[in-house]
Order: sequence, then structure tokens, then C-alpha cells
Amino acid sequence: MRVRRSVVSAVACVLLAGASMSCTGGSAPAPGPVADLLDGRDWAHFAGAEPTRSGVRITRLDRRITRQDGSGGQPNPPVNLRGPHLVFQGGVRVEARLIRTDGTDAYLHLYGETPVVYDEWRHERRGVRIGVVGGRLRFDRWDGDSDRPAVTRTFGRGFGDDVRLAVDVRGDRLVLEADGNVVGTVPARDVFRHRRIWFGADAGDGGRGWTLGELRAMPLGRGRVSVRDAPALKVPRSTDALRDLAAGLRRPIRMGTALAAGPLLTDGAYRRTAGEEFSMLTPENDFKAQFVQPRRGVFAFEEGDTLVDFADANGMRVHAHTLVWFEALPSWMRAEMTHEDRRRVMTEHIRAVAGHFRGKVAEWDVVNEPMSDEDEDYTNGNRGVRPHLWFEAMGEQYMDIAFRTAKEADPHAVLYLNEYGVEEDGPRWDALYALLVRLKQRGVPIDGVGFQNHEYAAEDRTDPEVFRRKVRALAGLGLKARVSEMDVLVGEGEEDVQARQFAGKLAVCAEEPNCTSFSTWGFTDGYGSTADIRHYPPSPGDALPWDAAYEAKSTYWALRDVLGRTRRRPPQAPDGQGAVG
Ligand code: 9MR
Repeated sequence: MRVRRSVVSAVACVLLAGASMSCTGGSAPAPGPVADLLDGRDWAHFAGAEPTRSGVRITRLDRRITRQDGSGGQPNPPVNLRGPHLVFQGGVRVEARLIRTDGTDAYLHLYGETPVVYDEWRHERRGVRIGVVGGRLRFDRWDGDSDRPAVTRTFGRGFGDDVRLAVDVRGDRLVLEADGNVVGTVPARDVFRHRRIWFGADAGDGGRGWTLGELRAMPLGRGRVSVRDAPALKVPRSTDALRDLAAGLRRPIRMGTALAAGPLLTDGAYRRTAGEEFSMLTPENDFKAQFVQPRRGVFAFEEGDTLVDFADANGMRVHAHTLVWFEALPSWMRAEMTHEDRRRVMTEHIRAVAGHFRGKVAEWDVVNEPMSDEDEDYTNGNRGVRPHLWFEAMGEQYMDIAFRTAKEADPHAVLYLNEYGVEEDGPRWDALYALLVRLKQRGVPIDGVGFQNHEYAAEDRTDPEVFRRKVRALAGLGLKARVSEMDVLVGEGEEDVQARQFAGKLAVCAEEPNCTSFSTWGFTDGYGSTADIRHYPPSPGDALPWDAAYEAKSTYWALRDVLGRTRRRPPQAPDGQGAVG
């Protein structure tokens, strides 16, 4: 649904007249042509928002990113990347009307650079946030060198439930207005150095939400402003990319990669390469619990929907990730609760999420990383199963319940268990195999196993022939296999090691009849999850087939070679993309 012109502007003008201000923005210096950023623009794909007759209703999501151990909680408010953004020259004025009904703190974000989510961390780049908090105006500016704002100021007092804000970006200054009066001036620094503004909104404590009643922009002086909508999701196809080679195999497989909605919407090279080269995608983070159910019973699927739409537009399948894990959980899900309630939280989450994506995704990682890393769990009766919150509440049966619930929610999806470090021989693999036997004996509807294949260090390198034995062992149990998250972190001069590791695993997958897809965990080092985030800004890792400038490495060419030399289908065969796994 789109915000409609007639309704929004009519309401705005009546109320403005009541507040004795002009419809084009009060005391601004002679404004240029006004660009409406709500009317006819897309706010329907913005998480936590709902276009209504009187504007865009913003509810409190309180989205956060927790650390691996569940601690912390870095704010991760949504950005309307599928909606309008501004491109400007010279000065620009942005006007907004924030209508609060019950005292909710209301925040509007103007991003000069969009944030990037890396491993357990949101890289908060340049931007400002203006909020009506209590009765005061709060201003924060992020300068791209810390998670925390470089500047936080509060202005004025006594603001009511209907506040008209304006921000003038004038050279090196930002001038803030509220209800027609200038309330403060702050240095702009380089926040808008790219001459672009994306928008985000968020609701804080205090109530049920607020309404963005107006949002518009106009040039100042001799400036120029134009409004851009998000790019089309469909990208041009080639006939000679990885996906085409893999579809041309006698037994076609899918070539996949983990993707994120942010760069898909803001980085053309990322979008084009993703759509051209891959026939399957795994949401890197956008389907995880802390993204889709940040508060109990509050769901936000918009970024996930964008990935589904991208897959749809480009003939890709979605391998959805993940329903039951011990990581990437919102803190409410980890809170103390009875075993009974824990079980309910798990099944409700599965029903809601798998239900939402029913028919739109081909596969699910139902259970992610169930095996323990601790020796003691292999001797104390846990049988190698990780004793996390779900296990604590339900024992190993949590997996039975999870798979059965997922099957009910999406009967046609292919259901996987996904694990790392089981490509090699050892107690972890043995314990996983024994677990799979038990699951099969109990009639649990599991279809396959994903082997993550992360190789972060030299000791993680595994032998393709050992991996082949694992894939065959699964075939013996009637299970499918896939390479689910491959990345190989290497140092300078080790490109050949990386190429060899990737190619070896792909060859096994292309050759073993029960291996359905080969997926990498991202494809460009530019957004790779192995980035070193101890520095600000982060330095990219070197683990993926494309470097940060989208230059294909020898790894990419090695993947192509494998697909080129694996048995091809006879040339007269029809295109088999639809028949894959
Ligand atoms: O790449 C993902 C990173 O951005 C997240 O912060 C992290 C926690 O949610 O998960 C990373 O992806 C992991 C995947 O979900 C499961 N297997 C290991 C992956 C790499 O750490």
C-alpha cells in the first residue's frame, strides 16, 4: 500500500491552518519546489511502519543486535531503503510532522550513509537523528567513527504531541526548527558529504507509537533536490554465470550465497552480481529471530520480504535461515521463563515465521548448530547436543518439535539441520550422525543437512574426500546434503589455497547425487562476515570469491572450472533450472 496524496495532504493542511502556519513550511527561507516524500512513495516495505490515512504509523520495534553470547543490545532501527531518498546539491530543507498520541518518544533518522550489519555488529555510518523525547527535542549526530553519536544535544522544552520539525542542511551547518522557530544550530561535519539522505523512523518508550504526518524536502537558495525511489530488483541476466553452468549439469544444482537487504538496495554492483551469478539465496541475518520478532508478538518481516522479492524477480530460490538457534535472539527470548513457556515461544515463533514465508521459500534451516563444542557434553549424557535454552526446556526433543512444527507451517518446504565443523572426522561428526539416526527413527520430518564449511583458520581446512564420505553417509540415511555457508579466510598470497578449498567442495557437491546446492556465506569481501570489526571503519576479510571492489578472484574462476568439467547435460536438453533440487 502506498501513502495517498489526497488524504495525507488534506489532513495536513487543515491542521496546519489550525496551527496558523503555511502549508509549505512556516518560517523557512523562500523554499524551492517542494518534494513530498510520503505521497506516492513506498513506506509499505518499511519495518515497524504502516501507511495510514493520516500518514505513516510508526510502532516501537526496539530492534537490537546482541553479541554472540547474548549480551549487549546495539540499537538496530530500520531504514526505509525501499522508499524514497534524496539526492541534492547546495542546501536542502527537510520538514516533518511528528504526531504523537500517547506521549511516545518519536525519532526521525536522516542517514547520509546507510548502516551495514557485519558480524554481531551494526556499522553505524554517518547520519543524524532528531527526536521528540518527553517535551524536548533531542539531536544526535553519528560521524562514522564510533557506534555512539559524536554529538548529542537537547533543545527547547514544552513540545506537545504534534510537532513540526525542520532541518536545514546549509553548508557546514544544520539548522533545526520546531514549530516554526529555530531552536538550534549544529555543525554538519561530513554527515551529508555524499549529498544523499535516506530516512528511518523509530518509536521509543512511553506509548504505542506515533505518526509521521508529513515528510518533504525542498532546495534552499540555488540548491537542487530530487527524490529517488529504490532501484528495480530485477537485474539483467547473463547465460554464462555460475548459476547457468550449474543449471547445465547433467544433475543440476543450485549455486547460492548469503545476502542482506541493505546492500541489495543501495549497492548496484552487489545487486547485479548477486542476481546474475546465483540461483539461490540465504538471508544472512534478515530472517533471524532478533530481526523478525524483536519484541514478543511484534513481527517485522519487511527486510526478509525484500529478499524474497529479489529472489522472485531473478528466478532464484530462497533457502531460509533460521528458525531455531541459540544465537541472534532478542533478549526477551532469552529471559527466564518456565519450560512450558519456552516451548510455546519456540513453536509460536516457528508458526509465525514459517507461516509468513510459506510458499515463498523453498527450504528452511529449521535447527541451526545443535552440536556442542564442549567435551563434557559428549560424556555427560547430552550425546554431544548443545545444552542451550531450547535443550534445557525440552531436551533433545526440541528438534523433533521444531521440525514437526515447521512441517505443519510450510508442508512443502525442504527442511534442513545446519551445522559447522562436521565436514571432518571426529566426535562432533559421530555425534551428529548418531543424532540423525535417532531423528529418523523417531520419524522426524528432516530432509537434509547443511555443512557450513567455514574455514576461518589453517586448522579448519578440510579434505574434500572426507567431506564426500559424510555426504554419502547422509545418502545412506535418505538425507540430502548441501554446502551451506562456505567462506575461506586466507592471508596474503594464499589465493590458491582458497581457490582449491572452494573448488574441492563444489566438485563433491556436483558429483554426489544427494547434494542439492553449494552456497557461499556472502560473495564479496565488501560485506563479508569475516571483516575485522575491531577497527573503525572495519577492514574487510579475504574469504570470498570476489574482493571488496567486485573483482573476481581465482576462487571464482576455479568454481567455474569445476562446473565446466563436471558432466554436462546433452546440448539438446531443455533449460533445467526449474528441475533443480
Ligand atoms: O554472518 C552472520 C553475522 O552477520 C551475524 O552477526 C551472525 C550472528 O547472527 O551470524 C552470521 O552468520 C552465521 C550463520 O547465521 C550461522 N553460521 C555461522 C555464520 C557466520 O558466523
